[in-house]
Amino acid sequence: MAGTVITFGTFDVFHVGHLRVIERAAALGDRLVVGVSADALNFRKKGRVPVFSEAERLAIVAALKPVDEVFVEESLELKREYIQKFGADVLVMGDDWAGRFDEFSDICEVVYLPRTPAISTTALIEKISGTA
Ligand code: C2G
Repeated sequence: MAGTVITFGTFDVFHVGHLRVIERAAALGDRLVVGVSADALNFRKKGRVPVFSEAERLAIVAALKPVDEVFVEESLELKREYIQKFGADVLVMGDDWAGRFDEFSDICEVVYLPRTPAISTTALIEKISGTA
């Protein structure tokens, strides 16, 4: 399918679950734009400062082969503006967000992909810090 795909995420402590969602999102179009959550947004969302800074997370995501463009997602409330600004035809999110972005189906296709099982940033942090 031709077109621009957009997806969003924190992508902190980058892992294979992040890679898989990015690869599957890219396969739905011919250009992939990724919004990487600002540190302040992440703190508001999860009450935690990311392990890697927004500049580091942005650099990691930007270096991935399937990614054409990255930007900092400053607010969850700006999704409609971001979709329009980047001319996205498809919005992709993992299914932990299922149903949450259906309101944008008036301007693009909204697709939720199954999460990769058994891996998450939180679980990795717990494992590495010995609290798991
Ligand atoms: N993901 C996945 N499988 C995992 C872990 C994450 O498919 N095992 C997906 C999530 O579903 C999401 C993306 O990877 O689509 C990024 O995950 P997070 O970094 O946890 O992103 P999140 O904090 O949910 O931010 O505007 C929306 C938010 O910015 C999303």
